[in-house]
Amino acid sequence: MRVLAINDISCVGKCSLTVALPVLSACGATVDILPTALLSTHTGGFSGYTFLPLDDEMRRICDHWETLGLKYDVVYSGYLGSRDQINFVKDVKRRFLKEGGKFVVDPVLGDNFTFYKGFDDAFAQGMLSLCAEADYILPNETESFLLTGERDFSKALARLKEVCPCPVITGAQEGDAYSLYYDDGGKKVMPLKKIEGSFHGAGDVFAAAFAGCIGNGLGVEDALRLTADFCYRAIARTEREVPDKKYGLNYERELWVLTEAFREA
Ligand code: PXL
Repeated sequence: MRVLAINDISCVGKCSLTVALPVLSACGATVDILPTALLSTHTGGFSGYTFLPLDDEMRRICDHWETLGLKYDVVYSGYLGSRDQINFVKDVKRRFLKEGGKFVVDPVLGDNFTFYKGFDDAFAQGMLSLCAEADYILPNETESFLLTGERDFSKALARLKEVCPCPVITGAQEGDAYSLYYDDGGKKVMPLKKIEGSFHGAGDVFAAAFAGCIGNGLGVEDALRLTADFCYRAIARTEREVPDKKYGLNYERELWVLTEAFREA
């Protein structure tokens, strides 16, 4: 299975490509990367970070790949640095996704009901147009709101279903309970084991594991169950081991969950 991960390189903070590579590799994927930007850290909680957008280089990289005839079973996109990049990723899908391959979009926009730095409503509309080209989308509860204007998860899911065949709202919080809302032909709700607090990078770990599960041919429900199990273990470990949550998840010693699941594949 060959996967193309399109995301930024945040050198510190364990998110985006630094997480996608090991997680997808643990799923048995050959992972190629298309970096969207190079940052000294991610933008969530650090100040003074550096940011180098890679728009021109992305074009040059893809032009070279075309001469190699590369095609992917899964294209997975995450953090994009500009509206231009959103449009370019649509082009990348058309050029490099195999016939019958799957396009997984994590519409990275924000958390705690606010945009990440540099994003706004116009950017969210652009991201919604990318979601319309995806087979699966994985907004968190904030992103489902920013994309649809709906705080009610059932309503947000219904709106997202109008653009994408399989939307998944990750970490939908209602009172004390967390669950996955998804629609793969009917609304479903999967309860999640809860750990108090906010864990930076959890969405990226989730998205990469889910893309790996889909690439291995799992159905949505099995993919979500395995992904949720892996993420729960990583978050529980992080809660014990990482005092400053902006440094991301200690997921490394839980990768065996994925390696085991896909050892025979
Ligand atoms: O984890 C999402 C993410 C990805 N990439 C960058 C980010 C964030 C969230 O803060 O800043 C650069």
